[in-house]
Amino acid sequence: MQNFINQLSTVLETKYILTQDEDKAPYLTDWRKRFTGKALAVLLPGNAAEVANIVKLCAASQVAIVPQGGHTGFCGGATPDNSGKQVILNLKRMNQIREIDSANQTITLEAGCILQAVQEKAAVQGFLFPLSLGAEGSCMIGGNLATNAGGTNVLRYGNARDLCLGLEVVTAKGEIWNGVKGLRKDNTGYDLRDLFIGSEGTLGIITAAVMKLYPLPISQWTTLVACETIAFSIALLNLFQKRATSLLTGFEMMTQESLELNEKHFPQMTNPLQGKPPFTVLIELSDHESEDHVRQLLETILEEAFESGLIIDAVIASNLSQANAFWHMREHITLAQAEEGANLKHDITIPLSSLDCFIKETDALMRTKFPGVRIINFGHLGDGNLHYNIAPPLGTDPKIFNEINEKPIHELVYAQVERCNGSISAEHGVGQLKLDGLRAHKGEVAHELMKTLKRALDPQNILNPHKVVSI
Ligand code: FAD
Ligand code: 2HG
Ligand code: ZN
Repeated sequence: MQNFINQLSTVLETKYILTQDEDKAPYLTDWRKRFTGKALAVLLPGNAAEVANIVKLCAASQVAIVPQGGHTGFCGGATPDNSGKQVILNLKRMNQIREIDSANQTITLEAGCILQAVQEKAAVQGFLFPLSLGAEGSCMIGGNLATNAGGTNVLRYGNARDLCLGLEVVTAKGEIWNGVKGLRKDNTGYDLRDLFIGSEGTLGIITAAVMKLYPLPISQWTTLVACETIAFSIALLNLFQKRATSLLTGFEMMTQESLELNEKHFPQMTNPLQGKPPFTVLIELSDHESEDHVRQLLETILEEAFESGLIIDAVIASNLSQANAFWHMREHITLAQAEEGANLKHDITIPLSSLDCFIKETDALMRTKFPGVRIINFGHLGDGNLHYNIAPPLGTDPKIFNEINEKPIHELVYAQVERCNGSISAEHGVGQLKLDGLRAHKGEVAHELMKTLKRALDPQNILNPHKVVSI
């Protein structure tokens, strides 16, 4: 393999070829510390031509490549296997914003741009870049597109796929596909862009993208409301959709058990709502008109919700810092779970019409079959997307509990998801974590079609093998 490393140094400066253990270590374990692998080398290319040359060399030597952005993904997609024969290709040096086109309302940027930096750059020019998620300080646009990330603005602006107009991709042969076009219509045959989005580095390496921008809203109002049942929370969503239509930009749900865990680890994060409501809903309205318009609309809808018994309490954030505190409370649940120790994640979508039934039935089954487990259920209710996470019973060793129960717990949840015609991955992807789950739940025809695509685009199986589908 020394020969291969020597060849790499003909296409990439040696300082960007990391082979020492201490240099590679930061790239080998995912954010959750759920997966750790080994790598022959970590490569840090600076442009698409370098990526293409690396891929050509890897193809000639049959070396598998694991593309990597911020390594914040939840499914182990960016972590290499344990063979020590794969290379990690981290895109972080490719972090240039190439252009903001105000007339076209687009931003063209490289894959290694940090999401938060893109939001900030867009805001300076008076634009909103709406993709927003808890990992935005470290995840990268290439990773967001490769996982088709969701987050908290999907119900108004869509997920990463909906925000993308064009891509530049290095193929498994080491060719550069230039699809860097900011077009809102393009029906020239198969949609290659959509094929690469959500493919988690298994079909090509995304090196640049053209993304949509929107006008920055000038007023935003955030409120927390208390609901006694999930059915009332869904009816409340429908009421907001009807009355506020496109002004509704956030609708998140947190159960009492999720918020208790938050308070345990972050005592400053107390729920301002009275009592301990079973369901706390965070709602955000955004507008391009005056503050008064959206504030009045919010108050009118909340009054209607009180009168019809959908909500039992509400607190409207009186300033930006209180609104941020509401959002922090929501986003800290993931961090509280990480503090608490290993847990089992289920990132699922259910049609809203079946969600009430799903939660009631699955909660009951879970508590009967796995007594004492803590159901940390929260998520993007506006999208029907639950993070139906399971923490081991208090006082049990999470490692031992998960080893014994991981498979049956996943199977219980996924069987319920299938019964409700939902999906076992709403926004986090598949990676290596859900490889078996996808095989079991995607459906045979769909799974075979995915394998056919993988074989066609990566016949040597060198791009992130054994992630998403195994061929
Ligand atoms: P990585 O983790 O580095 O990679 C993810 C996958 O994409 C891997 O398979 C990798 O091989 C592939 N990949 C990376 N870059 C490229 C590229 N340039 N070309 C081809 N393939 C590539 N996700 C959500 O959807 N919604 C949320 O609300 C959300 N909240 C989160 C909150 C926290 C605190 C954390 C830690 C994570 C959260 N995530 C969320 C998950 C994660 O942040 C997203 O999946 C994100 O899109 C991953 O980006 P990344 O740059 O870290 O990708
Ligand atoms: C969120 O919505 C993220 O906060 C993380 O997708 C979900 O921790 C999780 O399971
Ligand atoms: Zn989420």
